[in-house]
Amino acid sequence: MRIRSSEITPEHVYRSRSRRQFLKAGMLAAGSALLAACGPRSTPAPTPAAAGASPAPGGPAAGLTDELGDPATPFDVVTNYNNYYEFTTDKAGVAPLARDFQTDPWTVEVGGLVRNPQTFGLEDLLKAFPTEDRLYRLRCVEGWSMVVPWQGFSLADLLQRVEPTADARYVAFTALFAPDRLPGQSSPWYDWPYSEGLRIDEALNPLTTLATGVYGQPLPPQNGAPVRLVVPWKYGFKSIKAIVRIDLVAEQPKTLWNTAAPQEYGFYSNVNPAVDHPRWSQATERRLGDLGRRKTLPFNGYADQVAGLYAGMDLRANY
Ligand SMILES: Nc1nc2c(c(=O)[nH]1)N[C@H]1C(S)=C(S)[C@@H](COP(=O)(O)O)O[C@H]1N2
Ligand SMILES: [Mo]
Repeated sequence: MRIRSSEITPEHVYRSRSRRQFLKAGMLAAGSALLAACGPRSTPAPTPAAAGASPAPGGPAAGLTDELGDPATPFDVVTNYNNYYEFTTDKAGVAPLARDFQTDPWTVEVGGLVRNPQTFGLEDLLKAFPTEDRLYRLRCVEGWSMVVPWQGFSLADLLQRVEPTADARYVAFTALFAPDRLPGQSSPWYDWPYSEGLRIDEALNPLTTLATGVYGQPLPPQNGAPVRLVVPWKYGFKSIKAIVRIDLVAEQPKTLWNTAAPQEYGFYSNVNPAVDHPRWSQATERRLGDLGRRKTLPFNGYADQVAGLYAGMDLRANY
């Protein structure tokens, strides 16, 4: 069996395994991709949600299309094909492993270079920041993508509330560290907990979202419950799940992927079809559910809203 380059996936695999195991993993990945996209439904049907947002389980997402005319990826795919290394590197295996993950109670501490540090319980977040429907493309660095109907609010609203000081230049995000509940955190390959970062102007862009729901219901554990970041113009790994800390900082923060493989995953990680990953092209992507590949758009199709953030920067050097 020949492995199509479209199915070459987990970033971690080549680092730790022999070539034979790599090929085997590739075939497994190919199998689970098919299963997620076309296979029988393996989870209970979602509860009815707000009108319009409720999907026909397993079917097309009731007429929901993004501003490019692309249909929303079906609920079953969004919630059964996941990257979440705290559980497993097997995308189809995350949902079953995460099913009983407890996310209540949950707090998010927001601090660092701010005048008004605050700890929010999840209920506080939901009360303070009304959520809205946000249908965004998510483009994974591995070369697949989907269109996800999130519910969330702009991170900028939260940051304004804590009053960043003038020397706050970056925002650092930290996910939950709980090896007893997150089996993947026994992997020595990664610098746990999962961490990410943005420049403060990126963090303040209205597209940058804290999501608490998907398809009109609370985020399921596999999608990053109870609160995760969504940065639609950057590769998916920037969209950190299960956030427990947000810190305003002066220096560019370290991030899990940049620490693991700096030559492959830069701090910026803007979707850029002109800059290939060292091990594969980024020119095209496979939209989950499609057979062929499509061209990847600069900034994942959000250039008109974010390209200005990078005026004068060399986007090859700042990958
Ligand atoms: N905490 C945490 N956040 C994470 C990841 C992860 O492994 N752990 N994977 C990232 C990657 S690589 C992608 S593509 C997206 C996938 O989000 P989804 O499963 O909701 O589609 O989550 C990102 N956020
Ligand atoms: Mo990803």
